[in-house]
Amino acid sequence: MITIKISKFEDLDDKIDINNEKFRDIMYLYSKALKIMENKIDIIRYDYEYLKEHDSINHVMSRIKSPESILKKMQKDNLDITYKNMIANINDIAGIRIICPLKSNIYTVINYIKEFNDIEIIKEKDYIKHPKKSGYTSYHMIVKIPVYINEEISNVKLEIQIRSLAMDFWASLEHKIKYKPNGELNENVSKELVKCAKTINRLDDKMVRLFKNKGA
Ligand code: 0O2
Repeated sequence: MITIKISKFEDLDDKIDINNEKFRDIMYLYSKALKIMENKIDIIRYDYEYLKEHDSINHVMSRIKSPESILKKMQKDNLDITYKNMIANINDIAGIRIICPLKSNIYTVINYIKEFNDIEIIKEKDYIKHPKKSGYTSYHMIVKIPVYINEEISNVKLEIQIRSLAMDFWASLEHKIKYKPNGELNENVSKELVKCAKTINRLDDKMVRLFKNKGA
């Protein structure tokens, strides 16, 4: 479904030209959506500060996917390279990653996000309860948020990844190992990475228990 409503984007069936103003304008919409989401996360943190509660968010990272990565993903998915297909099928053009101190903070943050009534949840993937074959764990949400430009509303998709510091430690290093130049990931390394993910998960659980018992 096409969600962009700005009049000059009426024709979205045409082929993507990443040097075109239309492409830049659409990317601007995604970056504006990202800014709005970052503000919402700031508000969550502001609440914690006011309530003098332990902050469930350690830090936040966000990025806009590069034009080259967008095109690569569309080619991989055998999509015609049109604006319409990009908007409908590429869910992570705008991505935000929320890093929580502990595993137990993740679901608190998810519930907070669900309380914003202008955020529409499109898809949720719980790779914490169901880790990927690689060992990867995180909670993924695809959401739509309204972006106002020229008195028009566009509902823009964002990917939100929520993970603990321990999960982020594993994912960042695994990504480096996987994509290192000339690095073919052999089966043994893959198995070791799965073992590391399990060890890190146990540590995460242990830290949650220690944190709960800190006053005891
Ligand atoms: P980058 O550079 O992080 O953006 P979707 O179409 O989105 O519903 P898809 O594409 O299969 O389905 O998404 P998935 O697997 O739910 O999530 C993709 C993103 O999750 C990746 O983005 C990574 O950020 C992260 N991810 C998924 N699996 C792994 C993994 O095994 N290891 C690590 N380190 N990260 C993973 P990109 O586009 O690959 O990269």
